[in-house]
Amino acid sequence: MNPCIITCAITGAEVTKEQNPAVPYTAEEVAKEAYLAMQEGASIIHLHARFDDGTPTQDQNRFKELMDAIKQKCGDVIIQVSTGGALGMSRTERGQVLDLSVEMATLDCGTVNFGGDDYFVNTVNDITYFANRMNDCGVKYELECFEKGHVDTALKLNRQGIIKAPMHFSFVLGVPGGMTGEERDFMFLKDSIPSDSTFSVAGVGRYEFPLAKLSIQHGGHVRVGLEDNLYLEKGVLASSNKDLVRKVKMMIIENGRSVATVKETRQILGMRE
Ligand code: KMH
Ligand code: ZN
Repeated sequence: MNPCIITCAITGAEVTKEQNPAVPYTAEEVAKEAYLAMQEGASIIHLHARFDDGTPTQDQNRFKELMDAIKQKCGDVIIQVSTGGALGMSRTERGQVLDLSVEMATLDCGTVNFGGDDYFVNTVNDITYFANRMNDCGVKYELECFEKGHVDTALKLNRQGIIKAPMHFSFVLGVPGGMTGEERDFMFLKDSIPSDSTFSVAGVGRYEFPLAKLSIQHGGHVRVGLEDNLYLEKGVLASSNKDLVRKVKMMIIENGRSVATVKETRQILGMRE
């Protein structure tokens, strides 16, 4: 039934408990949210590390603590660590996490404004640095693209042999400064990637569910979670990541697809089983 992979971005680096008390910071909270998301059908947990007070960090020890806590509670779920970290972090700071034993990580494919004075820097040299590091240690990468130029950059680096196939793209749409999450923009990106690659969509804020539906209907995969969207519906905060995963799971089933298991996810993405 053409399984659809659900990734859950449980905490992010920018959202706070002030915005939604369900945003997890501590190892216990992170492991619990990962577990609840997995129970609802998420096979990939997209992970940022934060200290107990919510401060984002790429500190290796903190990442290890969080990953161990997730593995202990969730068993075999795929942990996709963020190499994007938080705005303003350096390349070396962001890359620390790759010294750990990591199965999957994000590879951000270009620079983008993040609203106001904020911007998220990924130069071509940054992308090359992260790709080489991930190639060296056999990490599966998800190519995060916030606009079409990022897709083109990834394809160019693929032609140069730096980014390896099979390529798995994540279109992150609706960031203030990147491409919008309108259907036209989604279609443009989806039609710009090679047919032997896979894609997932992460819609920010109000774009989360409309884009998830489009992706499901066009054979893609989905990402939901408090990192991207704090609301279950207009004016109603999600009480946990599990609410968001459950809602997208229903969408997958209503559209005649099944939710990918962890094993199916590894097969679909060409990962080691
Ligand atoms: N926190 C953003 C600046 C990623 O995880 O790789 C970057 C981000 C991308 O979330
Ligand atoms: Zn992230």
